[in-house]
Amino acid sequence: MQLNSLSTSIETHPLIGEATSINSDFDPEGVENDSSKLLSQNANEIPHAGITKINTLAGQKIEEFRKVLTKHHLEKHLVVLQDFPDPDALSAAWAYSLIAQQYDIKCDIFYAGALSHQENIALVKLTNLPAQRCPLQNLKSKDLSSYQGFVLVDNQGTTSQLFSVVQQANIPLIAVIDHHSMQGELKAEFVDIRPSVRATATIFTQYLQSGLLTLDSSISAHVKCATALMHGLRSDTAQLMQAQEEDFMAAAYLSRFYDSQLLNAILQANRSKRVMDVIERSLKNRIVQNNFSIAGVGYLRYDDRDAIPQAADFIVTEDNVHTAVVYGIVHDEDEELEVVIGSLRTTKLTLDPDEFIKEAFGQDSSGRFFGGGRTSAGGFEIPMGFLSGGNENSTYAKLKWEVFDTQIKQKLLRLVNPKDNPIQTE
Ligand SMILES: [Mn+2]
Repeated sequence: MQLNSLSTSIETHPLIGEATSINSDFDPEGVENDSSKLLSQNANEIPHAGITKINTLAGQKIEEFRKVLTKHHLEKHLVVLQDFPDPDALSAAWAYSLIAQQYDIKCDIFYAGALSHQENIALVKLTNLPAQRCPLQNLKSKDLSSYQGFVLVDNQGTTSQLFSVVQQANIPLIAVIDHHSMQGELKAEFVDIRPSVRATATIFTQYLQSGLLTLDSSISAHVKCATALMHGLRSDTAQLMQAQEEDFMAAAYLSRFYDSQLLNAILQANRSKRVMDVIERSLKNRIVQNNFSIAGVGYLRYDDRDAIPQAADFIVTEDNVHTAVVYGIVHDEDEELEVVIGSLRTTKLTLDPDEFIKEAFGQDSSGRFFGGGRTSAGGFEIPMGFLSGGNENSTYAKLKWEVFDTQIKQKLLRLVNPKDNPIQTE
């Protein structure tokens, strides 16, 4: 019964632009739990009913995507990634550019920040993944008129500094392909936002599988891209542990093409000493309350930003801890900019990181949330504006950290403390 009503409602929303309504009508967590429960309970009664529906949905998107690509034949596109792209983003962007090539569309893949996770650096180096760092100032001074369009992959503009510059240059937004929950209204020619899918790499693998690009094991770039997609898919699903049926299907398809030795080499990348130091600080500074572990790690260099999610990944593994939040002040020496960056990791199925972070930190003056999340993980960024810099005065630097540290803890503990807990975690 429930499966039927779910399928009907998906069918009546042809997804484009209506992902919001699916999202607001159904809590994505609830949808997944319901459908997986029903699939296992009713598997004998209605074999593959759910899968067929999902494939129909993906099929519609693929046809639409094909038409959009055909229309933009011979153009040049800019693929905009989040400032600190992860393997899912990097691999999906590469898949976009390989698909686009079939339509004689050239692509540049840009991100503003850095590849700070050792595995991401290894991924890009070992596969020759064509993503380029383009700091905000560089993009501002660039002539963007050679791009006929831009594309957002694994993000919706909210985590990219480049987004507003590209928008201001009046470059049309061709496509948004993402699996994060809807971040707000975006006018794009093609929208494929599926929060029920665990990785953007899964969505792109479906595109490949449907023939938008026929993978060929004798073409090195195809093998490397399949390997990158496998890495993206695995890293966004906790090594497939949180993968859903669609993600497994995508991984199964990629298994025909990917290079397991290459993937192994990427995963062997070691942590830098500075990352280890941040993990140490998070261990020293953590406070544990009601199964939440909260740790402020002080100041970090821009290039070490990824130490924050790695520390969160680590401290969430402690006995009796289900949720970890690690944050620090990241400073960009080139631009004299500082931003508080935080990561949340949870193993608690009933805790929605997106809801939790939005509730904890709220919105800025323009109504933009300071962060959000997906299943089991989330993040936030709070710009420090006028208070940025001046850290050569160590008393000031210390004071500034204490103020932010205290305020973030206050905001988090308001939700962690069950007395006036507006989010029911149980
Ligand atoms: Mn992702």
